Amino acid sequence: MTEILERRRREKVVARLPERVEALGRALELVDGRLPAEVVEASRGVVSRAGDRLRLSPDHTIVALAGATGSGKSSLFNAIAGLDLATVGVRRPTTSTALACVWGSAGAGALLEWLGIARRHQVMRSSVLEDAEVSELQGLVLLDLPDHDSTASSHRLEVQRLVELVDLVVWVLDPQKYADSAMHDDFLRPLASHAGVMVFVLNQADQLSRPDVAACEADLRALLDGDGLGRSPVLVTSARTGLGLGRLRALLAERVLTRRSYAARVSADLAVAADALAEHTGAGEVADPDGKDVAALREGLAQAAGADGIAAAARRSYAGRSAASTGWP
Ligand SMILES: Nc1nc2c(ncn2[C@@H]2O[C@H](COP(=O)(O)OP(=O)(O)OP(=O)(O)O)[C@@H](O)[C@H]2O)c(=O)[nH]1
Ligand SMILES: [Mg+2]
Repeated sequence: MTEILERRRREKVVARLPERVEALGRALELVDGRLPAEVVEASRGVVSRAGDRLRLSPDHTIVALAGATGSGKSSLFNAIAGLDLATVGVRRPTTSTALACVWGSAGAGALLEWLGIARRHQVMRSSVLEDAEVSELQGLVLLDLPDHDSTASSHRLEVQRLVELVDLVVWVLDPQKYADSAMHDDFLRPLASHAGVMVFVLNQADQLSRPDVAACEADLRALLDGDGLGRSPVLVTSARTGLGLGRLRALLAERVLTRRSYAARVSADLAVAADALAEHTGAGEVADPDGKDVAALREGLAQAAGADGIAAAARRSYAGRSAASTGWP
């Protein structure tokens, strides 16, 4: 029963997304030239990306494996694909261009073009082998990314570009670097509103004793809590021994089956953009003598934020509108 209600709720959120994108677009017209250009530009990017994603295949779920060099992204990518596709290397960093593996190619072409993945970097999993594992992941577009904090700036740019577009990010961490403060402060904490579309994997568990795995996992969970990401799943894996790969695969299969990640991603992006604009509006930067623009702006931003994404700053400026805590996604 709760599953049915949950599905209905999701369908409602999905149905409202196009009008929320439009509402943010209208709000942007009202603030253009009146708010800092970078705030307006960032929101314009959200309108454009959200509009694109809603037009592209809802039957595919784009998942990126992200993380530091050597954490094991390419190894996990190969293990999930069941094929040796990505180069796993000793020399660091190894992966320089994103590689895509697609389960179920029908309708995926436009999506891959939008992601900017060249044909030679695409593998159609369903055309390689037909088996039970293929059908379980039907609809998955899995990306193996370069290292996010690379010494090579081209790697960093590629990761930034793709992390903005994908539906779900799987952060692959290793026992040596999972607590890296630069990653938590610079990358993860600012993404707290996207907790519903992020998953954390503590890989290379075979390098640790059992008690150390448990301690490491608990420590990582505490750090993520501190980042505001306590609700993101944490899995423990070893690409070498296969530990935890069944769980990771099951999690991906569930996300693909319910098709919830793309909508959750778009929803979170809209809420963040609306909040950012509302924060500036709340500071009185778009005061209008007759108050008409301000009222229209507030209404547009409230609509764009949706019932699920109203943060403190936005709440203040929506004057009296109450935040519904839906726990979406
Ligand atoms: N012991 C152990 N080694 C692993 C595991 N996963 C990956 N490795 C090894 O770690 C090294 C780096 O693995 P990659 O999969 O290339 O790492 P990556 O995250 O793709 O690295 P970049 O492409 O440089 O960003 C390789 O030597 C792998 O064999 C694991 O679970 N356990
Ligand atoms: Mg790699």
